[in-house]
Amino acid sequence: MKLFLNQTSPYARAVRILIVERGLEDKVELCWCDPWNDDAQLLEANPAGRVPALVTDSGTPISESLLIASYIDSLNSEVSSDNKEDVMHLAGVGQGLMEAAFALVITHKYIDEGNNPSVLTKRRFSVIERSLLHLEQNIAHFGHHDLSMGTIIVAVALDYLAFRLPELGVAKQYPALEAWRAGVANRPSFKTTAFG
Ligand SMILES: N[C@@H](CCC(=O)N[C@@H](CS)C(=O)NCC(=O)O)C(=O)O
Repeated sequence: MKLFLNQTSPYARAVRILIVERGLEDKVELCWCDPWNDDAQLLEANPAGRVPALVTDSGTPISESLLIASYIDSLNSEVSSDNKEDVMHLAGVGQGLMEAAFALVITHKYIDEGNNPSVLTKRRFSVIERSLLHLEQNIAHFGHHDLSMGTIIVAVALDYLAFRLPELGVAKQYPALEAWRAGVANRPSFKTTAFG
Protein backbone atom coordinates (compact mmCIF):
# COMPACT_ATOMS: atom_id res chain seq x y z
CA MET A 1 0.00 0.00 0.00
CA LYS A 2 1.04 3.61 -0.46
CA LEU A 3 0.20 6.46 1.89
CA PHE A 4 0.44 10.05 0.61
CA LEU A 5 1.19 12.41 3.47
CA ASN A 6 3.11 15.44 4.64
CA GLN A 7 4.82 16.20 7.94
CA THR A 8 2.30 18.66 9.38
CA SER A 9 -1.10 17.20 8.53
CA PRO A 10 -2.89 16.02 11.68
CA TYR A 11 -5.21 13.87 9.52
CA ALA A 12 -2.26 12.10 7.87
CA ARG A 13 -0.47 11.67 11.19
CA ALA A 14 -3.50 9.99 12.79
CA VAL A 15 -3.64 7.48 9.94
CA ARG A 16 0.10 6.88 10.11
CA ILE A 17 -0.05 6.25 13.87
CA LEU A 18 -2.88 3.77 13.39
CA ILE A 19 -0.79 1.94 10.78
CA VAL A 20 2.10 1.68 13.25
CA GLU A 21 -0.16 0.62 16.14
CA ARG A 22 -1.71 -2.13 13.98
CA GLY A 23 1.74 -3.47 13.02
CA LEU A 24 1.32 -2.62 9.34
CA GLU A 25 4.28 -0.26 9.04
CA ASP A 26 6.23 -2.62 6.77
CA LYS A 27 3.29 -2.98 4.41
CA VAL A 28 2.89 0.74 3.71
CA GLU A 29 5.21 2.86 1.58
CA LEU A 30 5.20 6.50 2.72
CA CYS A 31 4.90 8.93 -0.21
CA TRP A 32 5.84 12.38 1.07
CA CYS A 33 4.28 15.20 -0.93
CA ASP A 34 3.17 18.83 -0.80
CA PRO A 35 -0.63 18.95 -0.96
CA TRP A 36 -0.53 22.75 -1.35
CA ASN A 37 1.43 22.48 -4.58
CA ASP A 38 -0.80 20.26 -6.76
CA ASP A 39 1.40 17.17 -6.53
CA ALA A 40 0.57 15.13 -9.66
CA GLN A 41 0.68 11.70 -7.98
CA LEU A 42 -1.43 12.90 -5.07
CA LEU A 43 -4.01 14.38 -7.45
CA GLU A 44 -4.18 11.04 -9.21
CA ALA A 45 -4.88 9.32 -5.90
CA ASN A 46 -7.22 12.03 -4.60
CA PRO A 47 -8.84 14.60 -6.92
CA ALA A 48 -9.39 16.81 -3.86
CA GLY A 49 -5.59 17.09 -3.64
CA ARG A 50 -5.56 16.51 0.10
CA VAL A 51 -3.54 14.25 2.35
CA PRO A 52 -3.88 11.61 3.55
CA ALA A 53 -4.63 9.38 0.58
CA LEU A 54 -4.06 5.64 0.65
CA VAL A 55 -3.60 3.46 -2.41
CA THR A 56 -4.44 -0.14 -1.53
CA ASP A 57 -2.54 -3.20 -2.78
CA SER A 58 -5.16 -3.65 -5.48
CA GLY A 59 -4.53 -0.08 -6.64
CA THR A 60 -7.71 1.48 -5.29
CA PRO A 61 -7.20 4.99 -3.91
CA ILE A 62 -9.03 5.87 -0.67
CA SER A 63 -9.23 9.44 0.61
CA GLU A 64 -10.57 10.97 3.86
CA SER A 65 -8.73 10.02 7.03
CA LEU A 66 -11.71 8.43 8.80
CA LEU A 67 -12.40 6.15 5.84
CA ILE A 68 -8.73 5.24 5.56
CA ALA A 69 -8.61 4.52 9.30
CA SER A 70 -11.69 2.27 9.03
CA TYR A 71 -10.06 0.44 6.12
CA ILE A 72 -6.83 -0.08 8.11
CA ASP A 73 -8.77 -1.47 11.07
CA SER A 74 -10.74 -3.77 8.74
CA LEU A 75 -7.44 -5.42 7.73
CA ASN A 76 -6.79 -6.61 11.26
CA SER A 77 -9.24 -9.19 12.58
CA GLU A 78 -7.77 -8.82 16.09
CA VAL A 79 -9.08 -5.28 16.49
CA SER A 80 -11.83 -5.53 19.10
CA SER A 81 -15.30 -4.48 18.02
CA ASP A 82 -16.64 -4.60 21.59
CA ASN A 83 -16.81 -0.87 22.13
CA LYS A 84 -17.37 0.21 18.54
CA GLU A 85 -19.87 2.92 19.50
CA ASP A 86 -17.43 4.56 21.93
CA VAL A 87 -14.66 4.39 19.31
CA MET A 88 -16.88 6.03 16.66
CA HIS A 89 -18.04 8.66 19.14
CA LEU A 90 -14.49 9.63 20.07
CA ALA A 91 -13.36 9.57 16.44
CA GLY A 92 -16.14 12.02 15.55
CA VAL A 93 -15.41 14.41 18.43
CA GLY A 94 -11.66 14.22 17.75
CA GLN A 95 -12.21 14.87 14.06
CA GLY A 96 -14.42 17.90 14.82
CA LEU A 97 -11.73 19.27 17.12
CA MET A 98 -9.02 18.65 14.52
CA GLU A 99 -11.04 20.29 11.75
CA ALA A 100 -11.75 23.40 13.82
CA ALA A 101 -8.07 23.77 14.79
CA PHE A 102 -6.89 23.16 11.22
CA ALA A 103 -9.40 25.65 9.81
CA LEU A 104 -8.18 28.34 12.24
CA VAL A 105 -4.56 27.72 11.27
CA ILE A 106 -5.30 27.82 7.54
CA THR A 107 -7.53 30.91 7.82
CA HIS A 108 -4.78 32.68 9.73
CA LYS A 109 -2.24 31.70 7.05
CA TYR A 110 -4.22 32.54 3.92
CA ILE A 111 -6.85 35.11 4.93
CA ASP A 112 -6.10 38.38 6.67
CA GLU A 113 -8.92 38.95 9.16
CA GLY A 114 -7.01 41.66 11.02
CA ASN A 115 -8.45 42.27 14.48
CA ASN A 116 -11.98 41.38 13.41
CA PRO A 117 -12.45 37.62 13.57
CA SER A 118 -15.19 36.42 11.22
CA VAL A 119 -18.31 34.62 12.40
CA LEU A 120 -16.72 31.38 11.14
CA THR A 121 -13.54 31.96 13.15
CA LYS A 122 -15.58 32.61 16.31
CA ARG A 123 -17.59 29.45 15.69
CA ARG A 124 -14.39 27.41 15.34
CA PHE A 125 -13.08 28.71 18.65
CA SER A 126 -16.40 27.66 20.20
CA VAL A 127 -16.07 24.18 18.66
CA ILE A 128 -12.63 23.84 20.21
CA GLU A 129 -13.85 24.97 23.64
CA ARG A 130 -16.92 22.71 23.66
CA SER A 131 -15.01 19.69 22.32
CA LEU A 132 -12.22 20.04 24.88
CA LEU A 133 -14.71 20.38 27.74
CA HIS A 134 -16.60 17.33 26.51
CA LEU A 135 -13.41 15.28 26.25
CA GLU A 136 -12.12 16.42 29.66
CA GLN A 137 -15.41 15.37 31.25
CA ASN A 138 -15.52 12.02 29.46
CA ILE A 139 -11.94 10.91 29.81
CA ALA A 140 -13.07 7.92 31.90
CA HIS A 141 -14.55 6.37 28.74
CA PHE A 142 -11.32 6.48 26.75
CA GLY A 143 -10.30 2.94 27.80
CA HIS A 144 -6.90 1.91 29.06
CA HIS A 145 -5.82 -0.78 26.65
CA ASP A 146 -4.71 -0.58 23.03
CA LEU A 147 -5.30 2.72 21.32
CA SER A 148 -8.37 2.85 19.11
CA MET A 149 -8.97 4.91 16.00
CA GLY A 150 -10.99 7.24 18.25
CA THR A 151 -8.37 7.81 20.93
CA ILE A 152 -5.63 8.22 18.31
CA ILE A 153 -7.59 10.98 16.55
CA VAL A 154 -8.30 12.75 19.86
CA ALA A 155 -4.62 12.55 20.93
CA VAL A 156 -3.39 13.83 17.56
CA ALA A 157 -5.92 16.70 17.66
CA LEU A 158 -4.59 17.68 21.12
CA ASP A 159 -0.99 17.46 19.88
CA TYR A 160 -1.91 19.61 16.89
CA LEU A 161 -3.39 22.28 19.18
CA ALA A 162 -0.15 22.29 21.21
CA PHE A 163 1.89 22.46 17.98
CA ARG A 164 -0.04 25.15 16.07
CA LEU A 165 -2.09 27.04 18.65
CA PRO A 166 -0.01 27.00 21.87
CA GLU A 167 -1.42 30.43 22.79
CA LEU A 168 -4.74 28.74 23.64
CA GLY A 169 -3.06 27.16 26.70
CA VAL A 170 -5.03 23.92 26.36
CA ALA A 171 -2.67 21.91 28.59
CA LYS A 172 -3.22 24.23 31.59
CA GLN A 173 -6.97 24.57 31.14
CA TYR A 174 -7.69 20.86 30.75
CA PRO A 175 -5.30 19.07 33.14
CA ALA A 176 -6.89 15.60 33.00
CA LEU A 177 -6.84 15.64 29.23
CA GLU A 178 -3.26 16.87 29.21
CA ALA A 179 -2.14 14.09 31.58
CA TRP A 180 -3.79 11.53 29.29
CA ARG A 181 -2.28 13.12 26.15
CA ALA A 182 1.21 13.17 27.67
CA GLY A 183 0.96 9.45 28.46
CA VAL A 184 -0.15 8.57 24.92
CA ALA A 185 2.49 10.85 23.39
CA ASN A 186 5.17 8.65 24.98
CA ARG A 187 4.30 5.73 22.73
CA PRO A 188 6.81 5.03 19.94
CA SER A 189 4.06 5.50 17.32
CA PHE A 190 3.62 9.11 18.48
CA LYS A 191 7.31 9.84 19.04
CA THR A 192 8.40 8.67 15.60
CA THR A 193 5.67 10.66 13.84
CA ALA A 194 6.02 13.96 15.74
CA PHE A 195 4.91 17.13 13.91
CA GLY A 196 7.72 19.11 12.41
N1 LIG B 1 -11.39 15.68 5.75
C1 LIG B 1 -10.07 15.39 5.27
C2 LIG B 1 -9.18 16.61 5.51
C3 LIG B 1 -7.80 16.46 4.85
C4 LIG B 1 -7.07 17.82 4.77
O1 LIG B 1 -7.68 18.89 4.92
N2 LIG B 1 -5.76 17.76 4.50
C5 LIG B 1 -4.98 18.98 4.35
C6 LIG B 1 -3.65 18.88 5.08
S1 LIG B 1 -3.90 18.86 6.83
C7 LIG B 1 -4.64 19.17 2.89
O2 LIG B 1 -4.13 18.27 2.26
N3 LIG B 1 -4.92 20.38 2.35
C8 LIG B 1 -4.59 20.75 1.01
C9 LIG B 1 -5.67 21.57 0.37
O3 LIG B 1 -6.73 21.78 1.00
O4 LIG B 1 -5.49 21.99 -0.77
C10 LIG B 1 -9.53 14.13 5.95
O5 LIG B 1 -10.03 13.80 7.04
O6 LIG B 1 -8.66 13.45 5.38
